[in-house]
Amino acid sequence: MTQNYYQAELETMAVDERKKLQSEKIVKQVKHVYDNVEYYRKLMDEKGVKPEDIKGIDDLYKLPFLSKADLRDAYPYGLLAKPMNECVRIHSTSGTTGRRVVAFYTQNDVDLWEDCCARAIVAAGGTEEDVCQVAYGYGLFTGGAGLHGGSHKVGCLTLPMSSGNTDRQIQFMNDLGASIICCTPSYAAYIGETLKEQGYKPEDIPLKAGIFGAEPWTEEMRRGIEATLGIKAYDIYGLTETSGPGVAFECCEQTGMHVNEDHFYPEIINPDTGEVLPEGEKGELVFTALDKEAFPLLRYRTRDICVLSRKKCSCGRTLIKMAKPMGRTDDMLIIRGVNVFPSQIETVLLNEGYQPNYQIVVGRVNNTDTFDVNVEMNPEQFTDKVSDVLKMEKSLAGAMKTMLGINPTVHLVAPKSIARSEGKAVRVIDNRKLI
Ligand code: DLL
Repeated sequence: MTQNYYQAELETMAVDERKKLQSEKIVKQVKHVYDNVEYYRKLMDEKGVKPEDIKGIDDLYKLPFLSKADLRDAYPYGLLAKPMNECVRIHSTSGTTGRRVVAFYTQNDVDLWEDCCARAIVAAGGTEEDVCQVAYGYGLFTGGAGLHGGSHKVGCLTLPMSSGNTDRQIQFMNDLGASIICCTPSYAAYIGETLKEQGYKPEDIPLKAGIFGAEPWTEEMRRGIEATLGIKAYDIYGLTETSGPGVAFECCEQTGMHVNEDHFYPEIINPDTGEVLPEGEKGELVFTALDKEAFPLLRYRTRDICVLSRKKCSCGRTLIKMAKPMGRTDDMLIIRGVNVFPSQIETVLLNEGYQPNYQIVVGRVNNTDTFDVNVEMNPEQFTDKVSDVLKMEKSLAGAMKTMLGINPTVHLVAPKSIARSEGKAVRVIDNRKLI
């Protein structure tokens, strides 16, 4: 199979040549951050590291880490490295109060991010002949905007569908002959099920490829989606903090995702000690943005557990590969593509006059995540009048939707009916068994 690249030179360059490029970039980037981001300058000063100590990419380990807690401390402008009048965009993660991450972009940042997404689309076989249906959410979430920009760069006819309204997705897909679809894997599976129910066979569907990410998914799920839609399904990874999707993408080998390491330098660390681990060992994935101007995070701890591999790839790309993330070091759940922390549920309960006695139950039915929250009523709230309980459940679900951006099904239960734990409370029951 002939290989297509979006930026052949950068994607296939010799590893030591790329290392030289990364070294040049990191020296400049550290200076940019030190000069413009007081928050990080303080961290470097505390560690006794000066920009001059970073002479190349091998010195990266000397720099302090950044974590979500730093982003929270510095919210909203504390990590901004460019004047506001040079920024043209923000994006943000789901979730409110304290947990929200706001990322800023200059025009150049948007440009490089879109290049990364374009690499993913071309690796999935995309060309200017394709019709690319972008069914990730548009708006603050990075999925829609990232793949939309990438699709434009490749020259595909771009269908900016956003997520939801499945009947309309199917109608546009068929009427316009969409050949590539970009969405979360769970939404792809749902679209597949719906098409099947409507009597479509894989060969009736115009799609040839899908680019799916933003949440964990298994090889079994890949095979299921490929069979129902009659496509090749490619993984794509990224996070708001590093721009969004396109930090890493899969090629035709489908054996892990090539990291766009000329822009995002990856490290694997021991999450307990911070020590950098050798290639092939499992640990926490850390990224350093080598080119980002407005929001240039250095050594950002993603909390994703992962393995990197330099094994030669048959596609010809020399970009290092990351395995599918194998879990997280924190308690973040991804439900229907939305990041959810149990502490957010706790905040809502306390705000609404409940005690934090609750349990989150996540499952998967027809390839869609189910999201139930069992909450104890206080003795003084307790009632067995069904209409009152329904009203309270609806109001609490509304408050959670406002906080999280997705709708849970709330079940109010009798006081003291959720099992107390003698150790760590079991707040989450995840029945999806994704990893
Ligand atoms: O999910 C960006 C994105 C959009 C990626 C569209 C791919 C496609 P956040 O909402 O900030 O950004 O969530 C980032 O999602 O740290 C991982 O835990 C998880 N994640 C992202 N992609 C994958 C993937 C977007 N392919 C968090 N497999 C990350 C597993 C993924 N987990």
